[in-house]
Amino acid sequence: MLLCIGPEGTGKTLLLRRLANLTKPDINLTTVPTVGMNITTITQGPELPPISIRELGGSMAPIWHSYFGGVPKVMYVIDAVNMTQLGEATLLLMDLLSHPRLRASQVAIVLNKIDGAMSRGTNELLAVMRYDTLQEKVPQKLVTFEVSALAGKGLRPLLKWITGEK
Ligand SMILES: Nc1nc2c(ncn2[C@@H]2O[C@H](COP(=O)(O)OP(=O)(O)OP(=O)(O)O)[C@@H](O)[C@H]2O)c(=O)[nH]1
Ligand SMILES: [Mg+2]
Repeated sequence: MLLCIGPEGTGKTLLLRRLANLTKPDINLTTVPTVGMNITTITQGPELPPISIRELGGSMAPIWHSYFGGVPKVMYVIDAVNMTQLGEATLLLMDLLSHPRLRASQVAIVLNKIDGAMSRGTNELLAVMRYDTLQEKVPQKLVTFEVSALAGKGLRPLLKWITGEK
């Protein structure tokens, strides 16, 4: 079971819905805040096993850690428009990366909402997060993806990471 987490309203539910329906342009774009969790299954074709991803709502941040056991990959979703939330997002990410049960997990930082008129470029976001310093301090090798769950952009490289071998 993979994990998809990040602060409230960063677009996790819509992103997972997109990833599970990659070939369908007309998905329902309406979401409600996830109270608790929500499990999405991504099918990979006849020969390969489906992949389950557990979203934990941003409102569950205080107990995210209860779900860190046995997780090979974590998608950490950040809102590229909401700069006021970025500090909180970074602190929660630091907690996650320093958690002993996620030491050996692969972690992808997903910058969502890049369609937004006010969305910041990756370099600016990563600079505010002090990404380089963060990467030096944590055991995991971090990767980043830029996506728009709304517009359906940047999803294929992320899906490849999700389905790829460790
Ligand atoms: N502009 C834009 N809006 C988005 C994008 N992805 C999600 N949203 C919007 O952001 C809001 C929150 O989306 P959700 O998918 O419910 O967010 P979430 O991360 O699951 O939120 P919680 O479950 O509360 O943690 C909704 O109004 C979405 O339509 C995106 O790529 N671009
Ligand atoms: Mg949600």
